[in-house]
Amino acid sequence: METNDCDNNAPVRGGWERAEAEALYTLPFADLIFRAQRVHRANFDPNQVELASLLSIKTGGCPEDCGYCSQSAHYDTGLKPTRLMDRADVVAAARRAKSAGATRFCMAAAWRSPRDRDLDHVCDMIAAVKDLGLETCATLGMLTQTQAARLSGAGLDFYNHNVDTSPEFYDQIITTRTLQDRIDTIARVRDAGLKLCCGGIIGMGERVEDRLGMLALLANLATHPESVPINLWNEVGAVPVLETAQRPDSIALVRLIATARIMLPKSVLRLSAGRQYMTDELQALCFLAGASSIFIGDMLLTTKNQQRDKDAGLLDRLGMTSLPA
Ligand code: SAM
Ligand code: DTB
Ligand code: SF4
Repeated sequence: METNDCDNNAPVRGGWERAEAEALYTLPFADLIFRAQRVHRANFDPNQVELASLLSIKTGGCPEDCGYCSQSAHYDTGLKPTRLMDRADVVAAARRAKSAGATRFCMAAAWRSPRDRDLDHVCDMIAAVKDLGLETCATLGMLTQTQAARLSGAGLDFYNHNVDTSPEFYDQIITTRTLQDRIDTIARVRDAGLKLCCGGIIGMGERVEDRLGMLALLANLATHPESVPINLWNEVGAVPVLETAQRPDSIALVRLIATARIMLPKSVLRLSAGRQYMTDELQALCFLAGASSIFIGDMLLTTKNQQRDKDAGLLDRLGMTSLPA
């Protein structure tokens, strides 16, 4: 399978068959990493990492039944639901994130979809965070076209809406929102001129074929997402996925990142949830395979993240620098 994937101008393509993804994934490890490195270096500075920060602006009590999530009201996870945060508190958190080195700030709400009056407040938050000189991202559930346009008008840069897993595994994880619902929101996000952050979760009990099916789904979107978060399922109690979850073996994770790098040549791949389960060596291999973005900060939404001083030490030892503020 020869392609001109070291060419900086190689077209970003769709039409991926799962068998093609499998053929990449199963290449001898050294060949796979070499090919992923070529693509990565043609499109990115391999020594640079993007630092993003997350804030849960409305936690818990969510009507959706996502089987992995601590915030679903369907499961007794012990999480106390909160109201939508005040703008001043969000701005204070964004300032702290910026001081810690983040260049992107993502605001997340545990909603099926936002109510219009909540969206008024979120638009105010977005404008205020943008004024700090940060890139803005929001993840608020499903959107109407009008809502997507309002977010864009408020200065939102990215909208995060994940496909989460393969089409075949999807129904075992979520029943209250279809994959097509997600694809519809993604199309509205695009129509509103927003950049798209779209990825999924691994380690929920899915097969390798499902992980590759998820990559094919992402790579076959009409326009590739600018950001692709790869989350390792962050263990939370009392959710259905707890019964089936199996953390992927390290080499399988690196292979998946490298395969994603080749299939989505210009998308920024983010090592999202689950970095606290990874050794420094595994994270280094993921960067070699083409990951170039991480979340920083003590917390993700409701679960712990790898500590900032550990991140700083790792990036320093790897000679990697963060994007300039
Ligand atoms: N409620 C909104 C929605 O789902 O559209 C936005 C927030 S939701 C927490 C964003 C994404 O976080 C989910 O789509 C899922 O991929 C990821 N996520 C949620 N819980 C997770 C967990 N325990 N481990 C890893 N990723 C998780
Ligand atoms: C994404 O794909 N990962 C982030 C962000 N989008 C919103 C969320 C990770 C959540 C991890 C579980 C938690 O902390 O509750
Ligand atoms: Fe709700 Fe989002 Fe969690 Fe699903 S992932 S239960 S939509 S907060």
